[in-house]
Amino acid sequence: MSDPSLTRRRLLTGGALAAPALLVGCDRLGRAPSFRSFLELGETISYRVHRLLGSDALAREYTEAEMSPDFRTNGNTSGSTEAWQRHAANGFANWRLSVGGLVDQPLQLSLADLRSRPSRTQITRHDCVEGWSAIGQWTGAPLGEILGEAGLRPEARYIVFRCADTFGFRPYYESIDLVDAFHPQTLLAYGMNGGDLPEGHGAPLRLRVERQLGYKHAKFIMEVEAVESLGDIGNGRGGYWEDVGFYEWYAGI
Ligand SMILES: Nc1nc2c(c(=O)[nH]1)N[C@H]1C(S)=C(S)[C@@H](COP(=O)(O)O)O[C@H]1N2
Ligand SMILES: [Mo]
Repeated sequence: MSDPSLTRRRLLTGGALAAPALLVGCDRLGRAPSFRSFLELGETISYRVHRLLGSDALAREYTEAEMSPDFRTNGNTSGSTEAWQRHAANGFANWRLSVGGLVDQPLQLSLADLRSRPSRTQITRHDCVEGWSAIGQWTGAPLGEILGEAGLRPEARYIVFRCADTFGFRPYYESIDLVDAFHPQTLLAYGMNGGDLPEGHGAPLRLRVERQLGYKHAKFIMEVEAVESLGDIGNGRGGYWEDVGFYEWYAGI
């Protein structure tokens, strides 16, 4: 197997034999105690190995020639709240992203505001837990820049994304830690494959968090919130599928 990502994937999942040895003596790295309440063992290992391998390690990027001719959608393909539907009918002209929680300066950002911030374009592979992958190009504002502008308070430890869609009556939400939040490839993406973000892919704004599986990439984002703990949100496991389907919170690829 010459593909290094496959080797790494084996280390992180099934073939994690070597990992416990790596972890000896590294207790201070993972802020572990509070995670133990909701991270399973394999997930804890994957989380810590990622952090040991380098918190700035980049996900692989691809060339335009490698882009998938067809990038399927998955999960909800539109927002379901009244507010989102009103915004969609109006081309999202009055839509605002709210950035709040444990920040010094809460923000309300229009799409034009987001486009006026530093931007990044990247071609990456999306891996869904259901077993399909697709390579696409994403353009957006690095989340770290926006959080920097809002000014995170010292107590902030996670970033929560609240979405405009529901399954039944349960709103979709997701969360990541600050290492992923400030990773250079983590984007609030408003563009895909050279155009605006299509509705089915999460218009007007979705997350790209390239070192984790598809369900972490929250679509139809309305709110970004900095919090100290995930315990009070949903069922307390940090995301819709984590709460409902017991998916891992740290879905490292
Ligand atoms: N708000 C929201 N975000 C979501 C989902 C969803 O149903 N609602 N589905 C997730 C899953 S499982 C995947 S694989 C990707 C699919 O992204 P795509 O529709 O752009 O392919 O979005 C993720 N983000
Ligand atoms: Mo997925």
